[in-house]
Amino acid sequence: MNRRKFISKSALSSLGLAIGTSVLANVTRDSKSNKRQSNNVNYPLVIATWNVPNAVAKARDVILAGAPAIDAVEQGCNVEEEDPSNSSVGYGGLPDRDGHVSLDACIMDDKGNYGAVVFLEEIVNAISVARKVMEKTPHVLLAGEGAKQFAEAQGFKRQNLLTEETKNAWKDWLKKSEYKPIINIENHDTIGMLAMDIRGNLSGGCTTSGLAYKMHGRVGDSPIIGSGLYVDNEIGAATATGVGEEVLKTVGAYLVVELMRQGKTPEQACKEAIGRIMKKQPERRDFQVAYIAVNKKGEVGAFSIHPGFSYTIFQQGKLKNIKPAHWFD
Ligand code: SD4
Repeated sequence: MNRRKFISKSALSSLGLAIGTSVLANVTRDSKSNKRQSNNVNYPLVIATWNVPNAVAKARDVILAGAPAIDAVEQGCNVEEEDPSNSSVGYGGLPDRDGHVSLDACIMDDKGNYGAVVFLEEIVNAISVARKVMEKTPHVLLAGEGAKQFAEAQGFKRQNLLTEETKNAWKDWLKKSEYKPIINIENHDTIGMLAMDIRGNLSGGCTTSGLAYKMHGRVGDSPIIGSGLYVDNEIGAATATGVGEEVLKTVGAYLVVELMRQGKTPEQACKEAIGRIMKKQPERRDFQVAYIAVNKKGEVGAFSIHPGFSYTIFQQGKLKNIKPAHWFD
């Protein structure tokens, strides 16, 4: 071996050693519980749109047990999907203007794999179907009837997603039949969740029944890669909530991650992505969009158009709800 080859080989092996050591140093076992834990102060972490302590607590428990971030995200999102009191997600989600509940969801892991369902009816756990699309099919996105057939073939049970409350709310809405996204009112509660596990790996998920009283067949940003959600395990992850049409037009979540790649903090990146929406229509004040983001160091940030948005976070052993800065006062 000549000298140059030897030097580069030994440099590579010490680099490998350094990476291996840093991963090992980051994950040790708690002496009391013997559970694996991270030694980094910023992670493990879970962050989700809106005030969803139960969902984040579930994801926290999964992640603290040493499971990968993708499991935490899926099981955390399942909590809101199954909760009939959340009228923007899963069972008990508000229907479209014809009275049908249709769900959109996607999931993305640390290896850049992605799976999604759009316009899925009669299945509660849309995010879990999205995960099956990712893991069990050669595709990334299934829609409508095909998505439902696939879900049933995977063992998911069909059920009516409309509750008495949402049926009555829809009947009330029919009296005026006025479609108008209302800022921060019941039609915004989509759960977008990002998690970093004890190994520092990132995953994300987003699940929603979409905008209340939408047109039948309408699909929003939440299940679309790069709009409602994007994860790049080298850089960070971002997810969105609010009027999906505005997020789709600016490819919001991908934009936030790319801005972090350019050196912006998560909050600066979210603010700039909101700015891209607002600069094209500075006079419009009648809709809400919010982004949350995390970078590879486990730093988090968020930004919304209007006040009223909050996110829930588990980090450094604490679960909190935080109101980020916004474009308008
Ligand atoms: C959508 N972005 O379908 C979703 C709605 C939402 O809280 O975020 N609701 O456009």
